[in-house]
Amino acid sequence: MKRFLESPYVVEMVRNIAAMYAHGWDERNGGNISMLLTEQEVSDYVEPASVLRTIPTGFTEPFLEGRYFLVTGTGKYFRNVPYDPADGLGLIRMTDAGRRAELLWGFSDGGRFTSEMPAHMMSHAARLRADSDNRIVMHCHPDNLLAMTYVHDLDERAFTRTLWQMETECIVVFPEGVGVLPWMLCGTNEIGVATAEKMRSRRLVIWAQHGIYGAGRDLDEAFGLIETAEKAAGIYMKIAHLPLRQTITDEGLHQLEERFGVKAREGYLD
Ligand code: 2HA
Ligand code: ZN
Repeated sequence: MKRFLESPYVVEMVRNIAAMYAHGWDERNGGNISMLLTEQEVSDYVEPASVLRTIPTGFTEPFLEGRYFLVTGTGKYFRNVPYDPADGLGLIRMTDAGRRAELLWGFSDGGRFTSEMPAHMMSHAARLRADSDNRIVMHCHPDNLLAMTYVHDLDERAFTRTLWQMETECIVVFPEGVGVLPWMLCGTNEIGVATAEKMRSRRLVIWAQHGIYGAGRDLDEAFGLIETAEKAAGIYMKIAHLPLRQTITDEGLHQLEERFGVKAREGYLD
């Protein structure tokens, strides 16, 4: 049997964790990632019947029954994960209608999955219903997006339109817009349900004064969505206090729709 530590799943996860830390998105133990894997993918590396231990989740999500996830661990510093991936990451299988997770590899110090498990797993279920190829849910704390939630209207249409106007790429990368949640207590089932509800029709959800969730078919997609939104938020924070002379017009945004074959979220453009 091959070593899971050397699998492309762990290697790619670690590479992205290092890049997220380098961007300053994951101070201390901030941020978490979950990656959906198939039994076929994991069975080259672990024996599916060899369960190390079972960890209760505190929620129910029958849609994920029997599915495998590589997830970051609670309290783990992204800065340190590359030096000991088997400590910072765990491979789990959801069981008992999502009420428990069976650990197959990792969390070697006896730890458990991220405190944001409800938001991750409920978002996976929501995204999989919208796109059966979705595999990644990623959460982090990028400076400019956080800053923007202190000074910008949290209305989703207004927030999305501002991001689209801050960089030509934005409407092409996330034409469905961003979801925005007001400040809520993190780590709870309530914020998980609210995040998943937004994820039904979007891949980006902002948690005001906290951070952002991105979803995608692979790590590049989730990372690229967050990277693009954060870039746009950075432009906004550079210009918001200056007199605005011009911006990208709705006419320009319509031209981008046509040129790149994307459709802006219904009602978001005039
Ligand atoms: O895991 O980011 O939202 C630390 C967090 C909680
Ligand atoms: Zn967080």
